[in-house]
Amino acid sequence: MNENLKNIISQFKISGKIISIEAHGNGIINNTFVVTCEINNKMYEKYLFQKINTNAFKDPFRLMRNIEKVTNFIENKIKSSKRPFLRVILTKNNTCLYEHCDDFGNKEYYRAYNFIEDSSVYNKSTDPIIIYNAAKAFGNFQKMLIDYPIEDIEETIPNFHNTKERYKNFIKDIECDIKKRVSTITKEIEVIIKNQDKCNLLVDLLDKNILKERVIHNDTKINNVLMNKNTNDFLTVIDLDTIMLGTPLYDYGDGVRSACSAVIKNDQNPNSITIDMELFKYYTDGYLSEMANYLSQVEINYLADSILIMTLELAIRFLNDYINGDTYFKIDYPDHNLVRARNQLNLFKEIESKLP
Ligand code: ADP
Ligand code: GN1
Ligand code: MG
Repeated sequence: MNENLKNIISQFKISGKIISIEAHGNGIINNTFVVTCEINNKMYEKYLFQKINTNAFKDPFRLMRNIEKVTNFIENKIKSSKRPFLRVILTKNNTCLYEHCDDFGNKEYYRAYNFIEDSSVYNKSTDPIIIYNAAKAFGNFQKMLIDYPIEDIEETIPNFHNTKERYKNFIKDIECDIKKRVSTITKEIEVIIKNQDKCNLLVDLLDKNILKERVIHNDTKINNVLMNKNTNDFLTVIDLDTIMLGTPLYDYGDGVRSACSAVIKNDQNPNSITIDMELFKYYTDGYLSEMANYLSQVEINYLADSILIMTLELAIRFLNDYINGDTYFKIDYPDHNLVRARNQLNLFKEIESKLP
């Protein structure tokens, strides 16, 4: 057992004697472990333990304040139901994070949650029931937070889904062209510039108060839902690091973009991506099964646009990172961000042609 990690875990209010610490799951942001403790030689209690990635999340205390408040709010709503929920386990000093200095003097931040048993996580699925249930989970999450006091939530990553701002930064970075890559991507830039009005759409509606800000998840990949491993019903939404304010359309649009894309065979481009219209229908039904009664007419009117906008936004983010020399997204090969951006632009065109 890693003694260093064991010492850090011992700083939390956990019951019993630590008997194992195992790396867990396939998350690519934080380092995740399952800790098993033995109580009275026969009972076992498990905890989910994470080292926060401070490269992605610059202010872990801010982020944990959001998570602690939101998980307490949800617990109060559903504690009498059978559905499990995430609970932050505090340190022995009653803080939600443990700060540790490594051998080089760098600060590391750790947190603990209750471990949710008998769950499955899917990175990708073409099973309509799984897609429906994942969307239902995110809809349910928004529904539970519908009456959360929004002034209580802090912005942990400024302008995260502000597509208008992302577009402006993109244009600025094209002008700077620090890596001299702009001349190789003129076609991609042209597509984005042609669609500038789409980048402004949701942000302008928020600014004019036509769309309302709510508490949203902001990273609605299906692998951020724990499913019942036997029935595939959703258990709970996890990975709450990006909880911030925004329109629920960000979560819906990004959810469809990521869950309902499919690779198609195509002569010119063998790995071209499209939207699977059957999965799109299941995702939308699952989401609306929870949220239909809570969305305004304007929100409903812009559901389809949000899918397009979130896809365009991610294309801009990938291409912008490519122009700046790949500093944000991890890359596996030199043009990885450019390939990702092209895939999203391709998906954008497909969504545009297929969605009503
Ligand atoms: P990342 O930000 O790295 O994606 P996540 O918070 O999504 O980290 O967690 C990574 C993995 O750990 C998840 O995919 C899931 O398998 C597992 N996991 C996270 N929280 C819990 C929990 N409370 N109970 C059980 N498993 C969990
Ligand atoms: C990042 O690492 P992952 O997949 O959870 C990014 C998302 C993007 C996604 C694209 C905090 O999330 O916004 O949609 O990559 N998360 C952050 O693959 O920037
Ligand atoms: Mg995750």
